[in-house]
Amino acid sequence: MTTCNLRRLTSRSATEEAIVAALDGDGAVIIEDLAKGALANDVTEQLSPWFNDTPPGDGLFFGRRTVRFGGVITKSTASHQMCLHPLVLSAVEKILLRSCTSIQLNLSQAISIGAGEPEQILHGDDEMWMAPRNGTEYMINAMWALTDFTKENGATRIVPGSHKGPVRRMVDESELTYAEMPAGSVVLWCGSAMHGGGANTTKTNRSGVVMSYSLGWLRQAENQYLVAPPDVARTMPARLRDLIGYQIHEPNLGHFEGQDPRLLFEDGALARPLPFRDHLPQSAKEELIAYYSQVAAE
Ligand SMILES: O=C(O)CCC(=O)C(=O)O
Ligand SMILES: [Fe+2]
Repeated sequence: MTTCNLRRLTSRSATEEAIVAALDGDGAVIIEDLAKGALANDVTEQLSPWFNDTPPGDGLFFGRRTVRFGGVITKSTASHQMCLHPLVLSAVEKILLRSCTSIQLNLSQAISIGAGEPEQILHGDDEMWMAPRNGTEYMINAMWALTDFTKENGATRIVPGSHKGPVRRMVDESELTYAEMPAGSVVLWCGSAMHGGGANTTKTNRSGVVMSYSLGWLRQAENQYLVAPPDVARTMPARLRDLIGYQIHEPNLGHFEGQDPRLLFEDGALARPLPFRDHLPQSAKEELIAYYSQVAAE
């Protein structure tokens, strides 16, 4: 397997094309300083009660000296700017819309790796779905740094190029890259890329927030309808509601009483029974029209 270092873009040089090329080519990419102004600090501040009160994880995979919690989108309104970052979203869509009609939020999760935490086992995040890859990319994760990420404090370990190969737990140190980056930067990786949290050999925490996006027809890792039930979702930006899953994935996936769940947020739209309707991509509509005109002609 050929190895390479990760491409490192900046908020100035990053374009959708450059991000997509790096993800396709290497399986991951770093974009330095993409969070504007005080965004990383604002998110940290809004999440601080949970960083302070959440006990460390329980389990070898999630780590026993790592504080981790979900539902970041409901705990920090500032995090919406990360989740909905236009450049990240458009690059992620460019890749994932090859295999779905709309993408979704797989999870939003804060991860604070504490002093003395050993390295996390290398894994592909898409291993949670029992499906063969056959070249399909199921997910892309965006890890936003809330503190500086260094090799010493547990910067994410990534094996560039591994998204094109099988799951491999053990690799030579020379194949690893550490996603070192200043707070406010983001590292994106494909669900198929081998990676894991780094060991924290310092005395301070390495904190970040993961916004994970997946194909719109998969089961979400984090149950987004419990994170944001309709009354919570109602207060959120429409694009975020869509990502949570309050929208149709064509054809006919995720409907409510035959309706697009977006109707939930239009006053009175679901007040009385409505005709059950098709939610189809254009190609399927055309196929149906052709089929029924043929049947009518016979
Ligand atoms: O904390 C990190 O750097 C990565 C964590 C991770 O990959 C995971 O928990 O799936
Ligand atoms: Fe992971």
